[in-house]
Amino acid sequence: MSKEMKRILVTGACGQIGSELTPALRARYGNENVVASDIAEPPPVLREAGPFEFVDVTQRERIEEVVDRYKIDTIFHMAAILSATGEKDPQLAWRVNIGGLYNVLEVARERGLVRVFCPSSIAVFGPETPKENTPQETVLRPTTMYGITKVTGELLGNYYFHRFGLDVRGLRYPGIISAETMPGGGTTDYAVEIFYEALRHGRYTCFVREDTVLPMMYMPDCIRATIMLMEADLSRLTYHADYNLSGLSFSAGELVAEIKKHIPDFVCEFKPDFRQQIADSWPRTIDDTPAREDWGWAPKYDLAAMVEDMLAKLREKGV
Ligand code: AKB
Repeated sequence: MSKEMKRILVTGACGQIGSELTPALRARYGNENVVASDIAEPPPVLREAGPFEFVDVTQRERIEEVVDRYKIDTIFHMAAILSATGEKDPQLAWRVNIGGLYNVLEVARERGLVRVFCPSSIAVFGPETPKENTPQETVLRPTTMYGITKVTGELLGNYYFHRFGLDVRGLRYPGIISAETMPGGGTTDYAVEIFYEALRHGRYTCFVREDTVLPMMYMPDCIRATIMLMEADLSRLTYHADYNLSGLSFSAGELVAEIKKHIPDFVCEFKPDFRQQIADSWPRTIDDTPAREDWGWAPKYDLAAMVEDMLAKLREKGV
């Protein structure tokens, strides 16, 4: 049996995933039991619904203070530098992604925390990895600093589990598409930006080629997968910090065609920049058999359902 999670800290709570994961955890575990933290000023909804603390994950004492003050037993460590920003500033990516993770793992180890969630990414794969149905066990030789930090993070997480008995879990997230908070500095950001630009201006200049296919996932599936893995019984897990996770895969051109079904005059141009090379180093489709078999994972959104829901949510927000 897994130990129960009762008092949760979310790092990077103002980020794309954190800003939707935090309310979902608060709805499940109680507002006062989920402490949101970030270096950024939080939106009112995050600060008003429950506790918020400024935490820079590169400052270990600050993590210790907050963990002790709130008697935290579980950390969802969502603070990270993504792939495109990581290529512009590899040193920053290492400091935040590895320094921050090491601090979180050490604080958790020292205090005997119940569980830690550390997101990984499809960025752990590289040009030599099979691109279709990328298996769980395969070549991990990424060519980006972000990918290198994610492989290191998986290895560290698994090491802390086997060496210290710390229950570290993680998912190799595909590109996440969501209507609440914009992603910042990722290669898959075009799949979010395109919706805002289609609604605001009817035009978008996409920074990857039309035929670029990448694994993606709609936010409701991402939140569900994260909570499912963290609530799964430990005895069922055959992996720990490194589960493959699949939602849907489509080309940038297919996404444009689907958006055009709702906004017929939408025009998209394709002008690949430095992010094309990153995209080309990643898989097109992912085999997530262990996640399905071990803890019952199955995504709910396909391309049509995701596009319809994204446009409805953004229109509701007045975009
Ligand atoms: C990125 O594009 O950097 C992220 C990711 C796939 O991890 N969205």
